[in-house]
Amino acid sequence: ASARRTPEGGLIKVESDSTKYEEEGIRAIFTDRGADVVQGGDGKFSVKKTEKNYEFYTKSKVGKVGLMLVGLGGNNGTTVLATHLANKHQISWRTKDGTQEPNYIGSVVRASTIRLGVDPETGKDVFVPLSDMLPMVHPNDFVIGGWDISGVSMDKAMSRAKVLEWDLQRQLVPMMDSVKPLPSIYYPDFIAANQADRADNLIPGDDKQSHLDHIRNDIRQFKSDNQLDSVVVLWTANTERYADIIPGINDTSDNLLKSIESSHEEVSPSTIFAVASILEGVPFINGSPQNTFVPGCIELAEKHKTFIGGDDFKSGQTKVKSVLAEFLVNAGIKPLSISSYNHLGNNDGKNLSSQRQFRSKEISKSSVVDDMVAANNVLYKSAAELTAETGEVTKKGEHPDHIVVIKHVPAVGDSKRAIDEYYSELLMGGRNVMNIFNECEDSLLATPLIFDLAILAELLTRVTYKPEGEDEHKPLHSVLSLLSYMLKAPLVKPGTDVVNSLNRQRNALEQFLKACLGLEHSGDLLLNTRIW
Ligand code: NAI
Ligand code: DG6
Repeated sequence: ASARRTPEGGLIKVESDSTKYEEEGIRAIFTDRGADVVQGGDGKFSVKKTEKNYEFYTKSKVGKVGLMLVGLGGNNGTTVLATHLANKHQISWRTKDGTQEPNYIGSVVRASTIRLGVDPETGKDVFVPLSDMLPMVHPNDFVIGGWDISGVSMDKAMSRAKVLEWDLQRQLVPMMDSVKPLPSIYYPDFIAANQADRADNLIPGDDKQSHLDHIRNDIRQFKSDNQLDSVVVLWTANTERYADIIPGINDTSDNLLKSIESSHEEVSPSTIFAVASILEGVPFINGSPQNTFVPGCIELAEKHKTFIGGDDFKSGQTKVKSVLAEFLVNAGIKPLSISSYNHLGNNDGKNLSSQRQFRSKEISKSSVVDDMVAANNVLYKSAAELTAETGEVTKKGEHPDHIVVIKHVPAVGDSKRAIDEYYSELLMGGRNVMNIFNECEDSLLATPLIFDLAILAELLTRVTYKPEGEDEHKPLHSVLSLLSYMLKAPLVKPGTDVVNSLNRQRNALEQFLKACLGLEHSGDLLLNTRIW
């Protein structure tokens, strides 16, 4: 988890004819194996094995990477900058428990491992840090900047956030007091009215086209001032209300661009940032729950072959929920209701105490068990079954009751409390109640996710693929669903299904990194342990 560096030239070397280490990148052949399943009229499933070969190419040169945060002066933004500086300069600090060293705990990239295979001599599994799978930027090497509607300097903003220990803050002040967020866009209707007193660092005027041009220029300027090879832009600003999807306004890329030109009221600040990033050819990640990626914005990213990812960091309660709900449903136990309560005292909680912003969060927190429930038609009746049973046309299948409550309690600050009750049906009509109480600094969970999202998004810009039989390499699809592990309501390629299962999301990431090295996924069959 510390600032350990990969040895020169990478830690892993795949010895295979189908994996080539070239001067500028890694070229690997990967066979994607699957199954096509068709259910016939007699109800029987016909399964055909499928195989398709792909060539993946990963450019090795990471270069100098910029990370621009929208909401730099918030709890997450200040914690990201402070964590980066503390690690980079190896600043330790005193606490009542002793001396604390900086680290990247909570980062999947920097603090988790992947099972690479088995040592043939000992038969033991061999694990490597995820960060060593492919060339990735080290978070110490990011150049960090960004925007905030609050013009407070970063040392004061860190103190306002009340996340980090005083002895660490004290040492970071000289590195942060000269950093001030860039002025940003403020459309009061999109965030809670209680945020108005923060808004003192604004790009002048209310012309949305000139705001878009201004942000585009900021990205270019940041890149050239810091001599960067690439930039990732990430929204960690306040949760906005949902934007209405209006035909002719934000439904297509052309309409969205026209609506920006005419300063239409339904274009949100986050969509302006997304469009600016797309037009500048840099990845944009949305760490908040609102529908920044209106259909026209997704289409624009597809047209420009640039990358977008979202929505809403998945830091605590939702992560646990996706694991627990899957465990219950896969164990053949039937959750009947999931009731989730949160209270927190930071500025995020204050903004979410307003109904329209809460609604955005409620939506992103509520979808997380849908696919697990839909996957088990033994426990939960489908819409068709319910319709047949009741005679009334039902569009939705059976689903556990699911409620989400969020309350602002200033006294607890950034230390969020999340309480969840899982009420389930057991054998022979029995009932089971499980309660979880989770308490921790919200921003210390979100900050490592921000690093992960930026590191992986940058990596994915360097990967191209070529299906067998085609001549040209292409970039991945614009919607980076491989980032789903870190996001509550994952945005996926239009027309494809969302996977909420945390285990499946991690497997997808792990398998993808292996595929780029031409490696098959080493599953859990462990055949050698099952046979003579
Ligand atoms: P925060 O309220 O401390 O920080 C947000 C910052 O954004 C503030 O400094 C505010 O002045 C700024 N801001 C608002 N509108 C802006 C705009 N148009 N342009 C630039 N800056 C703007 O909130 P925090 O705790 O840092 O969270 C940030 C976002 O991440 C929130 O939307 C929150 O819901 C989301 N999130 C946070 C998680 C966590 O664990 N901390 C987890 C999941 C999501
Ligand atoms: C209250 O729920 C505040 C929110 O911003 C959450 O802290 C955040 O969305 C994290 O949610 P979760 O469900 O991943 O813990």
